[in-house]
Amino acid sequence: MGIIKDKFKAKADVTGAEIKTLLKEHGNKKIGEVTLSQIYQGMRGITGLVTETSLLDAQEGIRFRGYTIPELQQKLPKAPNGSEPLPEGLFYLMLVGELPTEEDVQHVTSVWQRRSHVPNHVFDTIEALPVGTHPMTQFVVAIMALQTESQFAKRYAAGMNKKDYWDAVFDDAMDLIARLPRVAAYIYRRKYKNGDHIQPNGLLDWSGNFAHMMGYEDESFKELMRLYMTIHADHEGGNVSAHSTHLVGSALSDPYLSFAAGMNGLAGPLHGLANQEVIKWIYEMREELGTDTPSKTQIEEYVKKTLTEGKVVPGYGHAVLRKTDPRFSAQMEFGKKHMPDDPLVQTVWNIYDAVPPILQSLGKIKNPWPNVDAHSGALLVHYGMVEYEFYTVLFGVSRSLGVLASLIWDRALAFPLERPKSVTTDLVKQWLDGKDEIWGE
Ligand code: NMX
Ligand code: MLT
Repeated sequence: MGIIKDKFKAKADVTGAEIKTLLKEHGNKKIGEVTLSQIYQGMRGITGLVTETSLLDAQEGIRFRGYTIPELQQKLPKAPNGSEPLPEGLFYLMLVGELPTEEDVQHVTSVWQRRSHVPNHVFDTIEALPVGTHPMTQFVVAIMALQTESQFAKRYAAGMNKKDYWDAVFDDAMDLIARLPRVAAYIYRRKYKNGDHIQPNGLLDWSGNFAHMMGYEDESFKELMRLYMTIHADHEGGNVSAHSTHLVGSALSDPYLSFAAGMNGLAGPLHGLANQEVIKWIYEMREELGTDTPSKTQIEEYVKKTLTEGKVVPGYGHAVLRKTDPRFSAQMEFGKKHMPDDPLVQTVWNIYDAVPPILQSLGKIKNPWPNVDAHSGALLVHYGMVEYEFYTVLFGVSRSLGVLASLIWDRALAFPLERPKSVTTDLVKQWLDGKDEIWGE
């Protein structure tokens, strides 16, 4: 086995044994109660999943294996002369549960370089779609085309012992992560750069090479990609992309099928597509107001108009967070360091001043603060990446790190088929009439 695989297996065996004991001794303990409102309202606040890679706190935001984003920026290895973490290190941390050394990170980089070959039929499949097809659709179609390469599917068909599922998922996850930047860059260059493709540079790290293949050689854009790929990677297990990947994987659908399901969820405007919606919304505001530098008062009026039209203000609010998303703050810091005078970035900061009090005044929005998507687009536009329909693909490439690390854990811990119980409103009415036994087992 490879070095990381060995380390992972040793950790997973220990955790698996701990869970066994824990369930034997405490399996019947109650961890909470479920109200009727919760089952009608998106299961908000119901703890129903175990995800080892990261944990979200409503007040302080995401921690990856216990580390906040500023801590990762300090502790994870960087590219030569760089100051942002290499996402290879975050993947190692999420998978193995320990901070990596420089050597561990170089090892992940070289494994992904070795495994990054994308077969021609994947490019042919992308080419079969009209060039105007939304990049997220092209991305999901390409992931499905890559499924021909699944080791898990082949080994399962040949009759794999269930003890080996994790091993095949591990290999598929590494292959898929290694291939995604090439696929995503291909879609970008196909749709926006007349199909003028750029070959990979095998000397670069995963994010640096991704930037290079998309056509961005500026060193500070590469740093942005390293930060971007790090902060979008994981957000505990209940978000739509992570939960979909986990759910579909629980049917023993292979990592390609499972990840494609997650990406279909990420493509929704209340989830990952919000990053394109933010820039689209700002462009529409600038167009309508006839200025590239709207004042705070003009922004406030535009926000009120958006709400009156029955639309959401993209980039604001969250199902769990109740404070400014630390991923927003990390990007704001990047903006202050690299482009403090950029008018679009400054507009994002003025929106941050204007929006929360208005959303708060409505009295129904649980979190008036910005999420990760409120900031990301403006940084990309600064470097010339103005094609906002592509932004969710960047989010997706990053999200592969968290959801696929989790999928490896799911199989190593032998998590079963996920199948919660549902009820009908008729049944709820019978319960309200006194038939307590209807909830059954
Ligand atoms: N603008 C306008 N209305 C909002 C917003 C917003 N940004 N956020 C929440 N609301 C509304 C929400 O639609 C609901 O209205 P109603 O009762 O009429 O159905 C009400 O406020 C209560 O919603 P919450 O309980 O505060 O939020 P919920 O947990 O249901 O939804 C989001 C969370 C993220 C879906 C929601 O805040 C939203 O739609 N935000 C805008 C889209 C966005 O930025 N999504 C990206 C999330 C991060 N990501 O990358 O995935
Ligand atoms: C995410 O990164 O997945 C989003 O913030 C949505 C969520 O956590 O629900």
